[in-house]
Amino acid sequence: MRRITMVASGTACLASAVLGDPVPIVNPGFETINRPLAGGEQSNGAGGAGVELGTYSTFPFGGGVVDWSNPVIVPGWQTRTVPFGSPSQILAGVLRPTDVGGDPFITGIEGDHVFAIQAALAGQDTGVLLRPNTEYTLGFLGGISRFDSEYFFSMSLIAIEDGVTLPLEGQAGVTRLELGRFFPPGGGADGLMRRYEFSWTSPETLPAPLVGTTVGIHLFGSDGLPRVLYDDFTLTAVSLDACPADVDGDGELTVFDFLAFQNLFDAGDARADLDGDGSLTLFDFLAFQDAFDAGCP
Ligand SMILES: [Ca+2]
Ligand SMILES: [Ca+2]
Ligand SMILES: [Ca+2]
Repeated sequence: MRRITMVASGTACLASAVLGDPVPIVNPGFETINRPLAGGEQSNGAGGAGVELGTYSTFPFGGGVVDWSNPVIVPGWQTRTVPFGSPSQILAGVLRPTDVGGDPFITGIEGDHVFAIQAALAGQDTGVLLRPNTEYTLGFLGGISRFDSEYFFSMSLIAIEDGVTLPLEGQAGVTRLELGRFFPPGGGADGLMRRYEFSWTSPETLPAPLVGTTVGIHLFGSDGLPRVLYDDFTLTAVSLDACPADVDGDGELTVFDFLAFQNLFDAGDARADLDGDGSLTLFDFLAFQDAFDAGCP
């Protein structure tokens, strides 16, 4: 996460990288599923107090008994029960809507799988350092199954301190940066996945508790079965710094900016992550040089 990796080849995309790149999300569309859990295994394999992740066959549509005989692991995402919830009521997992009894359960997903969640929390730590003066935009497909009583989505952009194993609100070391709540038109329960997004801009100087944190996503499931559905997450970070090469902030580009940049780089400071990929590499030096050559407005 804070590793400094030197990359020796390739110089593509540096100009746009200074303006901001997608923040990588593991398994953003829930298309990757791993082995079934062994009998009696309670964790989703992602660490911490995980809950089972079911396949479509474990979600009874229109009533029935939950069958955990075929749970899967969804790489990149971690889950747990809500603090006030009962473990026996947790449902979080992957659906294949085309297999749900021929019912017009949900439409408009990307790929085969969609994430369904109820009475549980789910989250992901991108491992990308939070940067100052940067606009983060989180987008997703959200839908509510037909004939349902649920009517909104709720999720957060979060900052995660080093060493936190569960990237979820309510955990020590996890700070909510922005809450996104969305109310689909017409009450929502129409079985149609729609695109939503919201943004948050970090301050020019990060407050102490946020320095060294990484950016993450937190989801809250509904109280229904399996009613709130998510797919295809995207997260972008766009630097609002008009002159990123003026590292010492004196309004001019001098050799002192190079020295200041090198100091930030050596200290593992997120401000040196000029290409915004979450790690400090040779590409950040190249991005600095690019920005330096481009000059200040
Ligand atoms: Ca998908
Ligand atoms: Ca300067
Ligand atoms: Ca970088």
